[in-house]
Amino acid sequence: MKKTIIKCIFLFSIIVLVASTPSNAQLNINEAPKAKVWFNKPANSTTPDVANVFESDPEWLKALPVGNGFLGAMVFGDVNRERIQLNEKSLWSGSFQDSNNPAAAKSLKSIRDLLFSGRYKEASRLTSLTQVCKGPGSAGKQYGSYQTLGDLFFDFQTDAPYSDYRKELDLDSGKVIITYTQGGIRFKREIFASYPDRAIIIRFTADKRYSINFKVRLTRAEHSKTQVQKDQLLMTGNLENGLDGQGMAYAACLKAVGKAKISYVKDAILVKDGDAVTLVLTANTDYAQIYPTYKQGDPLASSLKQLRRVKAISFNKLNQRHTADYRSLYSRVKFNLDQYGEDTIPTNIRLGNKDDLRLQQTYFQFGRYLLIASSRSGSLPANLQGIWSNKIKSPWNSDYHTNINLQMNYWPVDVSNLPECYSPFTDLVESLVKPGSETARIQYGASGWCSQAITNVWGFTSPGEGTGWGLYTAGGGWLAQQLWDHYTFTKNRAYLTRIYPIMLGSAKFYLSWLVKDPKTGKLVSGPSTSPENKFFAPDGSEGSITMGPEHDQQIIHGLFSAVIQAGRILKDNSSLQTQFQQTLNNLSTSKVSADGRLMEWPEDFKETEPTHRHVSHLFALYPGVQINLQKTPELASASRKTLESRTDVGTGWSLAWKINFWARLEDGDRAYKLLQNLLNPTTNYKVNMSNAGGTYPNLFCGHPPFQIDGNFGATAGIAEMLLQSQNQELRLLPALPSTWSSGEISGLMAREGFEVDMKWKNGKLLTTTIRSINGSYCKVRSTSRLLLEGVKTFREGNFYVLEFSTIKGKRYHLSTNYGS
Ligand code: FUC
Repeated sequence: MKKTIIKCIFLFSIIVLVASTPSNAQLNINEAPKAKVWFNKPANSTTPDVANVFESDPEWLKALPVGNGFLGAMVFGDVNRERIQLNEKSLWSGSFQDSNNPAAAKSLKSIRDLLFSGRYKEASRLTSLTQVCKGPGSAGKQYGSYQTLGDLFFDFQTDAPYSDYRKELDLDSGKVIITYTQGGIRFKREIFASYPDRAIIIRFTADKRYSINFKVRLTRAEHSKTQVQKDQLLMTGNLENGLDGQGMAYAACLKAVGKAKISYVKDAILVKDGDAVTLVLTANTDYAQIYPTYKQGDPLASSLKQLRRVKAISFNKLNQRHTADYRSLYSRVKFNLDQYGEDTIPTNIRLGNKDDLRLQQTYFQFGRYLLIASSRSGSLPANLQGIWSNKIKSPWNSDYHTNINLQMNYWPVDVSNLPECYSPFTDLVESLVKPGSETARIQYGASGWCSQAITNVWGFTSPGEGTGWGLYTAGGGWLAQQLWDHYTFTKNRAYLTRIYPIMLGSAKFYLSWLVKDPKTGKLVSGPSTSPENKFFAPDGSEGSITMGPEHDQQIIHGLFSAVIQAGRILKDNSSLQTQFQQTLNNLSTSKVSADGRLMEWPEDFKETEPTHRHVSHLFALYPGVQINLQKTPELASASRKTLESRTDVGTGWSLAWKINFWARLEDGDRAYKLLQNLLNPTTNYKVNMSNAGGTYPNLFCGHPPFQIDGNFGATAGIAEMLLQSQNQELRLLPALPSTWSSGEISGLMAREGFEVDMKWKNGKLLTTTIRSINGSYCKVRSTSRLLLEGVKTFREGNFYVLEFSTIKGKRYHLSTNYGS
């Protein structure tokens, strides 16, 4: 009897075990539930928050974003009073201005001499007086700000209670869906921003006829007029240009179609007794990326034309076209950390759980979603808030900060297989060449082009108005080499031919800019800063200006290495290439401080804020490639020490950068810790520059306030933990944290053109499939022993290494056993 009971318990346990934790081999990534960001409560429709520049609205951070690169919207999901806040990516106040300071060049030599002789205080003073931009820079009205387009406010003319509420962002279809029951009727709202149809589509349905009743107003806090024109609402206006006249013109058109009584009154549409109703919104501005006018076209005419076309297309067709377009990008990468079964916990609740693997995999896909929504071909790049701003004056004008932020937005593009989303970045950098050549010439008497810490849609390339952050001549060099990095993934020769002149122009600038350090004879950049950090100078002053800050040296090294490689591919044998090589050989190189850290400045200065958010002097570790564990172990360990002393706290983007640093140092658990810190739920909405980074309920990153770079940086970081491809080799699972012991990812991209799928268990790879896009030579490094028929697996220290030639288009299946 006893034996039978034991046998039964044993059998039962096996059945339970099999049912609850099926073996990894049985699971299929394609069968995993689709990722969603969802809530079981609405956000409250707040009134437009236009006053608080540096503070986010907490309710807005419970709304869900949609976007098509041109148009964006935040959907609150409020049941009886819905609010959908709108954006158009090019909607900027301000105008083109000449901010280059002709007095700057004359003082360069004196400042350099002062710095070389250690007279930091005087050098700083002279720099502040002569090296900043002409005029008020980003503090001025002409610089402008990215602004909200306005709002749709819905009144459903009821205060009745509701139940079974759900608001979700379905990452698989790129749609927000809201469902609830009210008065026994099940209601549904579907909202998406269609790239193929250039419109925001809002669909209302109910499971009982004649149940849809609402009034919707199209409004904006200032500079707007909404009127009815036949059977459509038009909102038009001009923003301020920051001088005295009318600035950018914009227009938004709204129309309702469907089975309902529809009428148009003043600034609103009334919908009565509807069965199924679709709202179509189109919007445009007269902005064009054309120096120096930045103006083209009639936004009202374009918006009306788009509306006329879209209103004739059925909702099903619009939905299909959007989903097909969106999925063609999104579905390339699948990621699962052994999380099967339906998701029963709202995403905002998951945020409180430090080891919520489903949240982490959703966060990765959410980052890819945000990129698709905020960066499509033909539009401007994702700004500091992507495309989503509910302000008239956005924090930091929601511009393009180029001492980390804009670059970080584009880190996940290639690894996470969204190369089409890269083109707005390339277009913007290309558009800086003309104004940047003026800055190089007027400000420095230099050739080539340069840009500094900030830019806007008006081609601002001068230094900012403050020296500590605004003087940043490395800006252009970083942007130009990031274009090269994109090339290394795609190997598209036409693209390289396009970007080569941009890279050349930037490198030419640095040829004029670099000077010989009289003590060492080496070439150094300066006067310059290490973004936005300060040090105690030997003369007792607090300074930020030096010659040869480590960050600048690394940027210039990276750019020259890239331009030399590009020149070889394009067979450019000009004398410039020889000069680049000579300059590269003579650049001042990295130093390690007495306490073992990588030196941020040319002398071993103490920083005034030891845990400063920027870690610019580790550029060469990530995204640069000069520092790495294999080839420069001493610099890698100095980088580790630097990161230790900077600590694991920071603003949102700072935490995201540190995920990538630790991934490159192949410390998965530490990278994971930074990811945990970033995923900390935060209730900090006001600006904080030090250590308050975290995540808001809708998974937007908190700098704070909301700033999107941390979302993108962490998405790149998660990919970097799983696959690296710098220095001509694929490093599989380089920084796998112990918590991610089993999982699967497919569709990640590696440099030289490889698409990689991996499946692992207990921290060891089971299988890896490499699809060769270009037929490049492939070298694979892993701590798991992988085999490929006909190829020898070598041991190199702790690693297994395989090298093989590939055939374009062919898949290579590596596994622990031949043939499996
Ligand atoms: C840089 C950072 C700040 C902020 C701003 C937009 O200046 O130092 O933290 O992210 O950009």
